[in-house]
Amino acid sequence: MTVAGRLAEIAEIGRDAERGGYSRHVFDASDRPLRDWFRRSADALDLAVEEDGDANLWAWWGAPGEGAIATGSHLDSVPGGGAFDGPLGVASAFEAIAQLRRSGFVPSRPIAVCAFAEEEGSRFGMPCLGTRLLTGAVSAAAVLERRDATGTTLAQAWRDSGRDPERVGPDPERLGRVATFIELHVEQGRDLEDRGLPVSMASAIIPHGRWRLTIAGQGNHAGTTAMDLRADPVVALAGAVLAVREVAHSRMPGARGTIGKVQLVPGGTNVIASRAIAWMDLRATTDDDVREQFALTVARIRTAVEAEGCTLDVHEESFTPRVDFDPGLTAAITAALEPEFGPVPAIPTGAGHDAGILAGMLPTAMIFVRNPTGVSHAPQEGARDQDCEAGARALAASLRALAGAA
Ligand code: HGY
Ligand code: MN
Ligand code: MN
Repeated sequence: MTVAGRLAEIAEIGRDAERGGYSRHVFDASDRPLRDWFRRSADALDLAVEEDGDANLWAWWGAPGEGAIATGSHLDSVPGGGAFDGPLGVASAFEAIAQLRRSGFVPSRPIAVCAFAEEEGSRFGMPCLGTRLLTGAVSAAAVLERRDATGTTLAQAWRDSGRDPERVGPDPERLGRVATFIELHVEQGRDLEDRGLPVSMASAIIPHGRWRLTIAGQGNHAGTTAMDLRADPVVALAGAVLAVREVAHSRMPGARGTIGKVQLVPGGTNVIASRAIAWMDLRATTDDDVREQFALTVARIRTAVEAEGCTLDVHEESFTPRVDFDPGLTAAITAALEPEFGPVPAIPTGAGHDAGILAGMLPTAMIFVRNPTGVSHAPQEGARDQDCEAGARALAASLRALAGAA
């Protein structure tokens, strides 16, 4: 089997014919087939599978116990996402274990393959939902009443999937078994392509936040309302979009600002909207920079909203502080990769990951695999087969080094 072969096994699950790419969200139609694939992959390697109260999957090589090395990623996607963001890390973990088993390697400590729930936060707006719940970074109470686009609460979605929302929440006993976590992930950029390298380590994840903007105006008739008598939230939203771009581009060099999701209420062609709801994603080098970026951006948005005679409500949905990965662990893995890959660099990323959440609790590192397009969160996301196999070898070398003879 190969990593490419494992990814091919799920290639038809959650395809999005309308947007292209994949739309795989917690407990939607793709969820069960993806979890079944995880279980089949684990069974084929004699790994014992558990699902925790937060819907995270764990496949154990050796009895779950102290000092475990965990590796994995997520199986969900953004709407219209690529094939590699998440699944590459899970498929590579299974392939790395298959290689180690074939070589006769016997780990001196338990190894677990993980698939964490709803890393993208696409359904309930909380990124890294499974790891935030597992670690207590977010409480069950803070999310169980969150609603998806259909108005279904997270608690109801848990029940509809046959799970008990009472089990949602921190799991210190399970987390206490894990001594180290490594996440392999497709690079979401072109750094490795430009350097001509198949793999690298990650040095840091820059901080990022998500806010919901609600701009309220006066709904009215598109044909009978004079232009100077309007309070049109869509016009105000246009100002907000440009403010996000302007601040990230000119006022905060290196920052990133995006409005990628918008809802208009009521959403009629011949109707001036009464409300425009937009989700803003801001990222910058430090936590303080993101907070400054937020303040500058919202001030400009408020000016545009008030100029249009509308009102603005801003709600913070999530904030993820900067993560600098464990230097000792990163160095140990870099050493393990040296024989095959030479001195691999450690590069920062603007993308959040479950590893970023776990890094607050235990030594954590990431391995990136080259993405020739550099595109992610879109169907054009790519990874060459040979680089996917190189990533699995890198992960196997890491696991061998970390879980080798005591
Ligand atoms: O949004 C992110 O950075 C990640 O892909 N969830
Ligand atoms: Mn992603
Ligand atoms: Mn990801």
